[in-house]
Amino acid sequence: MGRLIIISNRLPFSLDREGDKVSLRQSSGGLVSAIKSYFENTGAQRGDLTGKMWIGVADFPQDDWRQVAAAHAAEQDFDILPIFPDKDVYDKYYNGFSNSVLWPLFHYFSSLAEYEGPYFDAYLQMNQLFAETIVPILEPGDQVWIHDYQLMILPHLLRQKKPDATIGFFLHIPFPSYEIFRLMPTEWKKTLLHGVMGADLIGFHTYDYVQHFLHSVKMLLGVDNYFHNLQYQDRLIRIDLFPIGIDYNKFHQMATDPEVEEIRTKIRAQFEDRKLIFSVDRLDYTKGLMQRLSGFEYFLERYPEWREKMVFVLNVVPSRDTIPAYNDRKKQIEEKIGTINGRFSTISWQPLIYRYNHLPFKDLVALYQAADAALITPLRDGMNLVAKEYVASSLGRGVLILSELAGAASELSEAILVNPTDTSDVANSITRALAMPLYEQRNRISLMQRRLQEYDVFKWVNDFMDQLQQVKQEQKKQKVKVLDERTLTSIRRHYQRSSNRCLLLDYDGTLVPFSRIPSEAAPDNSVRDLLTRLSADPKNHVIIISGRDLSSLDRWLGSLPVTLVAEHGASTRPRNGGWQQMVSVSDLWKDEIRRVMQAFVIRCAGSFIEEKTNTIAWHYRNTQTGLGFSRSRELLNTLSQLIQNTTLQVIDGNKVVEVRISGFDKGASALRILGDMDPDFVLCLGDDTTDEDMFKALEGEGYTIKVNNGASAAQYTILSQQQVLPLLNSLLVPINTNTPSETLS
Ligand code: GDG
Repeated sequence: MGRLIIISNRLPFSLDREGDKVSLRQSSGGLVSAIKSYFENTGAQRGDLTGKMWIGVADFPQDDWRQVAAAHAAEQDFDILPIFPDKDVYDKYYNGFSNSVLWPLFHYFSSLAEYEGPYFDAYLQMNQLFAETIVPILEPGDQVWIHDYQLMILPHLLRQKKPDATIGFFLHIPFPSYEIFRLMPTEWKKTLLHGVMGADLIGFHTYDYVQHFLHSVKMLLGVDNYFHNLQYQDRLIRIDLFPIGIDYNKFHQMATDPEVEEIRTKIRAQFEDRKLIFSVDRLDYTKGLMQRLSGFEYFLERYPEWREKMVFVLNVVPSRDTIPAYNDRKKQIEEKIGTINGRFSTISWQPLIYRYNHLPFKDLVALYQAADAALITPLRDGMNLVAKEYVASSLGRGVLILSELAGAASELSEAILVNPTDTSDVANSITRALAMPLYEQRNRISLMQRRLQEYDVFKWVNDFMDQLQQVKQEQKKQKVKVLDERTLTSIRRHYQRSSNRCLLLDYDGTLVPFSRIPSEAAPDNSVRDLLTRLSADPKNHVIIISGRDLSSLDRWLGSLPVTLVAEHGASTRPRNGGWQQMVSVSDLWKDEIRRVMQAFVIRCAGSFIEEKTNTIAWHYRNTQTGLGFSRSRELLNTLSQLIQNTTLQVIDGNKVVEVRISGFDKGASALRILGDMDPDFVLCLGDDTTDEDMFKALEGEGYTIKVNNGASAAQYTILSQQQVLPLLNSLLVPINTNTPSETLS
């Protein structure tokens, strides 16, 4: 139970002043359309919400707001909290960092990005101002949903002050490939990623954006994902795709709106029998207006039979006109329009009708309905709601020509998909659309309409909010508790009561501390003595389960009556038997991997290769910290690509990158052993990434303990390796069994 708090750069409206009178004007834009629709219609849908609030920067004076605040509160069913920043800081944050760094870079216009230090400082400052405004009003149970690229650091800033808050983040623009993202100065890109990771759920429009983000997180923060879940600084975070929908019914129902019908009839009458092509976009270089015009020009040139039989209405909505990159383009576009009209117009016909204005909603829908084709060809677009709105408004006819580089293309596959930079592709698509038989138009439109109706904006918001709650539930379940005295006593009691015990122990970092050189990590007398005493009890079955090679384990522990599992399970030696190989494939694959790893040894002083029977590993424990880590990201990347479509697997371990044959992990090996012995007491200790497989596999089967702090699937954690031997020794000390025991589960 709590409020839904939407946080975006801008509020969903502006204020107009005429003399003494201040009036409210609804803003246009994707996010506003989506959330406003949800707010207006959602009353009963989510019974768990106690209120709705929108927080954002006001683009109007504080005095004007005072004049209308009370009226707004009475009319709307959501609260508003406006932020009034310093003008100069806001300018550097909005026009500077947001729209002259992030916007161009994330849309692959890297040459337009202006990496100015003061822009980034202002961005930090504004995110901080948002945090300072929000923190004091946050109440337990509130669900915070932060929107878009202007506020990427805010999730972390809120998390710092409110560690338990429920925070979602959604990026409305593309998340670019790592090769583009990495162009940004290192401190900036790390701060941005770290900032976003303050959220519990991070949403994107498409699968590609999700993958790009996960890749950057892996390369820059060293965090790997598991089915779109990440463990970051002790918290589970989910990254997923939520392709934004529109308020389908609002557009579809306009078919019978008398006012829209009147406008539509007028438009049709004006163009007589001529076909009508329509497009509407904000003035933005990402929208591909110049390329669209070139494609259209080529169409007129190449298909003269269409001249005088069609008209292209190009509506451009003013946007960000204080940024030079925008202003210059307006001039270019207008010149190009002039050239095309000058070149092809006749006394009674002009091919292009250009409007530079914001259309009233009903005019927009009437144009959608009247148009025989919509030409929507952005060079990059997070989603593009116009494409969806055109389809939803259709009265059963019309053709959507859509750029394959818009996020919407992955859902609207019945559109004619074009490459916006390919003028002949655009020209051909226009002819194809104009000549498309009515039955085919109907067919394509209805398939797309069904999809848009099913996943509309309400579904989108509900879906996001449901997942956000699910992540919170999972975080609660997953919280690793530090093993306390009471729990330890309880484990010891259980140990004493049981008669068929299984002790699964990792070696490096658990039984023995890490050593700079792997071959020098032999067990000392205290370890050997402990293992001897534990395994002397016939009720105990001790299993050392390691990523180590067979010969090291055999040399160090072979004389003890314990089961040895080497190389994550590829070789095992039962306590009373000889070594068995579980893998029977040739090891030719190692040659290729070794070659790659050798190149990294040369490029990273102090790193070395360790070769085992079934795995090959590159260690970087002894390298310069930053360098070793960044080389390890590159190696992971290279190896992941190299092993695609093979049965190999790359593991990002503790200061080691390892390649092994898949199917052998500690989890599967542990389960195999447990299956053979049906124990009544299971205790598992480990410290590394590869031990997580065991912890997950043993859920509900026994006690799992992670050595060292950090996110883990284990039930408990102990804070250092030095606590391992005392813990295991304590099992051998009898305790008073008369006191009732506590349960652990
Ligand atoms: C960002 C991402 C993503 C436009 N002109 C008029 C008008 N509009 C309305 C449209 C539509 C909205 O504005 C534009 O939405 P887009 O999706 O095309 O683009 P952005 O505003 O840049 O939004 C984008 C979106 O976020 C959502 O996640 O799809 O990729 O860049 O709703 O109808 N409305 C009226 N008159 C106009 O002249 N009434």
